[in-house]
Amino acid sequence: MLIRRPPDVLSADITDESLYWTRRDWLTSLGLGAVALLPPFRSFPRRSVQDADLKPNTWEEVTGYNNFYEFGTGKEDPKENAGSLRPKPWTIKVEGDVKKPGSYDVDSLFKGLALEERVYRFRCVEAWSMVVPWNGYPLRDLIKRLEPGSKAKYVEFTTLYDPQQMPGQRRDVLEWPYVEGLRMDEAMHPLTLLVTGVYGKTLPNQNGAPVRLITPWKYGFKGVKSIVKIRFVEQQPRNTWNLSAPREYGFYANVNPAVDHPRWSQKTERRLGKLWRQPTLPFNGYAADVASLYAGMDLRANF
Ligand SMILES: Nc1nc2c(c(=O)[nH]1)N[C@H]1C(S)=C(S)[C@@H](COP(=O)(O)O)O[C@H]1N2
Ligand SMILES: [Mo]
Repeated sequence: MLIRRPPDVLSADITDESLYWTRRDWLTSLGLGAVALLPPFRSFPRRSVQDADLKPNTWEEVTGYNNFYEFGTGKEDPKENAGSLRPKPWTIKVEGDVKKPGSYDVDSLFKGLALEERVYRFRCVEAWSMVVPWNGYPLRDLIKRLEPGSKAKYVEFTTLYDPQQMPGQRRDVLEWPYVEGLRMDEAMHPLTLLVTGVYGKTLPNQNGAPVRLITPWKYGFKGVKSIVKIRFVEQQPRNTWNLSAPREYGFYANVNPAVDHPRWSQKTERRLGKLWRQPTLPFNGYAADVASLYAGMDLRANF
C-alpha cells in the first residue's frame, strides 16, 4: 500500500480560527503567570496554534528522552540501559483467530511489504510532544497478510518478558509483560504503523527495537515497544497503563485536550526543544482522519 500524499498534510492542518494562543497562555508559558500585575496592552502578538510545524525533533531528542519502564522509569534511563536488549534475531508469535498463526522471524513477517517514512506528531500523556520521522509498515498491510477471522474484533500486542535483557522487569513498577491493544478498525487505519526505524536508521533499542506500535492520534503510551506477540481476539484486551492506574489511563487513549488527566491538564503540550507550550489538538491533529472511528462514542467515558 502506498500513501502518496504525506499523511500529515491533511485537513487537520487547516487553520482553526478558534485555536489561537491567548495572551494569558503566552505569558503563563514564560512563567509570567501573574498576568493581572501587568499593564494591559492590546498589540501583544498572538501565535497561531494550528500545528503545522512538523520539523522533526533531533535524533538526540527522539532517542535520548524516552519512556520504556523495562529499562528504568527516568526519561534518560532507556538510553543508558537498553544496551542489554538483543533485538536480533527476534521472533514474533501470531495467535488467536487468524488464518496464518505461527512464530515468525521479524524480517520474514514484513518481507515484501512497503516500508514507509511517516513524519508524525507524538504526544505523551505527560504533556510533552515531539515530531518524529518514523520508518515502518502500515499495520493493516500485515493484518491483511495474516488474514484474521470474523471473531477478531481487537488486536493485542505484548512486549518481551525477559528480566535478563530488561532489568526494569526485576521491579514491580508495572505488571509485566507490557500489553496493549487496538480495536480492529483502529488497527486497520492507514495511519497506524508498526515501526522498525527512525530517521532512516534501524530503531534504537530505547525506542522499542526491533518493532513497536505507533498510533499517532493516541497518547504515546499506546505505542507498545519490542513486540513479541500479536494476538487476534474477540474481547477488548487489557492494557498496561489501564491495569496500573485505571482512573488515569483508559483503553482508547485518544489525544483529547478537553479531558484532563486526573492530575494535570491535557490542554497544552511542550514540544521538546521549544520554549513555549502550545495547545494540544484533538486527536493530536489527526481528527479529520480518525474522528469518524469514534462517532457516537462518549469520549469522556471512553478516554
Ligand atoms: N514496553 C513498553 N512500551 C512502551 C512504554 C513502556 O514503558 N514499555 N512506554 C510507553 C510510553 S508512556 C510512551 S510515551 C512511549 C515512548 O516512546 P519513545 O520513547 O519512543 O518516545 O512508549 C510507550 N511504549
Ligand atoms: Mo507516555
